[in-house]
Amino acid sequence: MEKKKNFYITTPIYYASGNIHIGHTYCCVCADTIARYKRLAGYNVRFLTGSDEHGQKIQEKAKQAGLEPQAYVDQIAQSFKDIWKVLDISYDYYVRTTDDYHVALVQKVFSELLEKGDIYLGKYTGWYCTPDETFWSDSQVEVDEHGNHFCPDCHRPVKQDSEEAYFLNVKKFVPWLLEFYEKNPEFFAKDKMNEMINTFIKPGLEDLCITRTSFSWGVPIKEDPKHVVYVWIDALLNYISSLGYKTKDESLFNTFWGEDSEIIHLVGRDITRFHTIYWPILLKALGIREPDKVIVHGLLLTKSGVKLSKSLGNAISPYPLIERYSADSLRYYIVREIEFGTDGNFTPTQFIDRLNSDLANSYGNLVNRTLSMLNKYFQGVVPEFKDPMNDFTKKLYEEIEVKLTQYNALMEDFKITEGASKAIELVNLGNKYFDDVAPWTQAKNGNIDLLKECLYAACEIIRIGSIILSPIMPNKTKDALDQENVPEELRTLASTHEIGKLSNIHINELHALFPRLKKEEEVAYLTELIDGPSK
Ligand code: ME8
Repeated sequence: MEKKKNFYITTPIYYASGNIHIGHTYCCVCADTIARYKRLAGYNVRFLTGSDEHGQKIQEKAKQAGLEPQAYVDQIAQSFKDIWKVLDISYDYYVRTTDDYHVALVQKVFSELLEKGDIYLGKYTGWYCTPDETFWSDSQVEVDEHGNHFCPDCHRPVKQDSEEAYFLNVKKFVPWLLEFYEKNPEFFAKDKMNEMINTFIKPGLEDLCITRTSFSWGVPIKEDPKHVVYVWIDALLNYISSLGYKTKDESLFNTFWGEDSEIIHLVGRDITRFHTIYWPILLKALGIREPDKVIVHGLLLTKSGVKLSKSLGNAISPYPLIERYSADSLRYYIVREIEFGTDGNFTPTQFIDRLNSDLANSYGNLVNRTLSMLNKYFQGVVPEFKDPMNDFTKKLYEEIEVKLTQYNALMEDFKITEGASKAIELVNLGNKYFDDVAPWTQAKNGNIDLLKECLYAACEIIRIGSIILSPIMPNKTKDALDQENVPEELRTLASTHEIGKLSNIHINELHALFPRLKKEEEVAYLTELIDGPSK
């Protein structure tokens, strides 16, 4: 298939109803890794994140905080932007559902679909879960032995509600949706597709209630302003409102939602239904193209298997982790340790082991020992590149190419956990080579040519390893490339195939990239951070 030159990746827009926790961090770090990789690979990338700022829950939270809803969400949106800055999330645009252009689009879309008959006025009776802002039908809610009703998703109590409301005529599009799935088996993961079909579509999809009258913090519709559009239709439209869809300047929309764009939505499995059922239907109703893929990632759970979540109050803040271990260490852990696509736990032992094995002992160690030896034996100058004299060095360069090919294929396929693993395997080729050649012995025995060959090769591995790890750890890899004093033109993905251009570079002053962590001490610290002080 011909590769498209534009690439559009989005995260969910998070509810502006509390502080960011490590779960949101997870999604943004994964999306950022993909966006950075695509930029490195030469695509024209747009990376979108933002906040979902309407709804009853937010209105209530603002009241509790003694603030107007707008002032409340302003504060929260700022706190989201702050954490993304600390974590180096390289989004190109931050969308807020209270932004004027967004509100205007929601109103326009509503009017257009009302006129077409795809939206109609009806009456909604159902079970409402306020924390999740979702209505559930009788067949969907959980009922306990006392007849109490609970949300099937978050298991909290739901209340019965009935009100006049507008609906999106979803039923009409079901045959189309099934055909779309069949024609686009790559649209989202097969197991999730089966789950959507069996759980939601086959039992009979209800039309989607899209307005409320019992609260006001939403987008008022022009035709009937006591109704506000809230949550899903409002939120989903962020992906195109922020591209200027239906405004005077649609150039971004034409580029990133045009046929020459690969469109990827990254979402947690909790919101699969909205992105794989309602969103395609809404786009179909509007007559515009569908995204290429919805990548559904797993959730971070507590030890007892419960989702970490703002509203459940069990969330871990990323700040203490970043302060103690660096943003890049947290980023690396997230991408490498938690298998992309499946649920995971944040476990102190795994966290420290991963940082020590891959970052301190492998990557950091290779940088440190190679550059220290350059200082010791060659006054900090990279030796002249020569065609390798030894077969084991020739083999090393061949193995680098193999790993690079594997890494690129995995990253192109959004398999970032395996991509990260390949990148560290490449770095480990360097460590193994170093141990096999034992340059310190070669120096002692006066084998200067082999010493040069070995240190030159290690410099290449540091350079190439740093480039391919840069989407995951933008800061530490820049630091390594700066210490080695690698020129800008040799920091590109294309340049990873160009061996031999580092001759005679004067390296810069050295410092350790990653400290080796004392396991017991750090595990105790993290355990207390997560569980609170032991009694
Ligand atoms: O659902 N582990 O917002 P939200 C991993 N506003 N990821 C997690 C997580 C966890 N424990 N908890 C949250 C909403 N996430 C809507 C989205 S989009 C048009 C509207 C991540 O604040 C994950 O990506 O509840 C999940 O899908 C998203 O945050 C939900 O964020």
